[in-house]
Amino acid sequence: MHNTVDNLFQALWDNYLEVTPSAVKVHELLGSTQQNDVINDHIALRTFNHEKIGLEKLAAHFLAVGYKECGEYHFEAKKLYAKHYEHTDPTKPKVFISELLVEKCSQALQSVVNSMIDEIDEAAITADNFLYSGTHWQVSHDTYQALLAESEYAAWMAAWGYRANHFTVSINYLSNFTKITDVNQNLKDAGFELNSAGGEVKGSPEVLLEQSSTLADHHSVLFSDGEFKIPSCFYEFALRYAKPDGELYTGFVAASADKIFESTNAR
Ligand code: OOG
Ligand code: NI
Repeated sequence: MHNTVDNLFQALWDNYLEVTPSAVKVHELLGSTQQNDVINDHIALRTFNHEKIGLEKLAAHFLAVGYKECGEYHFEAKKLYAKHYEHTDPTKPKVFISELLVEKCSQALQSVVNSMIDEIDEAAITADNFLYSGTHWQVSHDTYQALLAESEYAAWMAAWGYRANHFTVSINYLSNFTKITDVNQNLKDAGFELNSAGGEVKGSPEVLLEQSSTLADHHSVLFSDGEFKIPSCFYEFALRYAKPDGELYTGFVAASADKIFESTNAR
C-alpha cells in the first residue's frame, strides 16, 4: 500500500514522464517565473468496464489513501462512463477515471479486449504499482489499427494500458497567469500544438470550468510485430470558478471532457 498520496502521485508522474517528455517543458514554461511548484488540478486514468478491471478497481487505490467518490459522467457517442474522486485536502489532485462500455462495441473489439484482460494477473490489480503498470498483454500494430478504426480510446488502452493519461496544471494556483487564453498563447508561442476539438478553450465561466490541453506527444511502443510511434499522453490546463457559496467548483463538465478525450487522437 502506498503510505501517502504524494508517493502515489510521484510514481504516476515519473511513469507519465517516461512517455511524455514535453511535460517537463510545460512545467518550465508555466512554473519557471513563480516561486511555488505547479499544482495539479487532476489526473485521469482509463480502463474497460469488465468486472475484473472496471473503474472501481482503479478507484480502490485512491480510496485507500483518503479519496472519496464525487461525480459521475456519461459519454454516449464514445461509449464511455466516468467518475471523479476528491481528497479532503483540496491541493491534492482530483482523479477522473473512465471506462469503455465494452458490451456496446463490436464483437471483434470485444474479443480483442477480453483476451487482453485475460492476460492480467489478478494479483497485479491490487498491487501497489497497478495504476502505473502499463500493459499486461501484447497486441500487434494491425490489431491496434483495427481498434483505432472503431474506438480511439480502446486503441490507446491497448497500446499504453494503466498509467495517468494526463496531468493538469491548475491555472488558479499559477501566480503569473490568470486567463486560460494567456496560458494557451504562451504554449503556442513555445511551439506546443493544442487540442482544438470543440475550440481551444472548452467550457466557460458559466459552467464554472475552463479547460484546454496539448495534443499528446508521440512515443514509440513495442508491438508484437515491431516498434511504432503513436500518440502517448498529454498535458491539460484548468481554471475553476467559484460557485455561489464562494467555493471553487470541483466537478467536471461532460461536454468539455468529451473533447479532452480527443487529445490522444493522432495529429
Ligand atoms: C479524460 C478526459 C476528460 C477532463 O478533464 O474533462 C478529462 C481522458 O482523456 O481520459 O480529463
Ligand atoms: Ni482532464
